[in-house]
Amino acid sequence: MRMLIIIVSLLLLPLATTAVQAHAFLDHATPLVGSTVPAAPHEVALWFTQNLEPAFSSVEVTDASGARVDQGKAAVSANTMRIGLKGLSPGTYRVRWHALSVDTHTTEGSFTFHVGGP
Ligand SMILES: [Cu+2]
Repeated sequence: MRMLIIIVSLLLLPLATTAVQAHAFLDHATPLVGSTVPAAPHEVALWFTQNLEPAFSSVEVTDASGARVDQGKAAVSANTMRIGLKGLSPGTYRVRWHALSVDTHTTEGSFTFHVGGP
């Protein structure tokens, strides 16, 4: 029985991989996901695994109290989203993104980064 489960899992693996590639997931970001940066960044940039629909893709950045520290609307182009930041003090910030990929699937996620002290 266990062997059968392993075989079925191996057979399904390529399907799962294909499904993942068909959606816009976060590929990488600056500041790096979970990173600590010594100086306050002026913007957050996100790169996705697929091109985005600009009208339905967004990102916001909040501080530890939940207040927004971004400058409003994100600039979306091809597979990237960028948003300007207000002057950040040392602390932890959360980036929340929503994406509609060109294949009409929506994805969302969030991550944090930390701005170090002086
Ligand atoms: Cu998709």
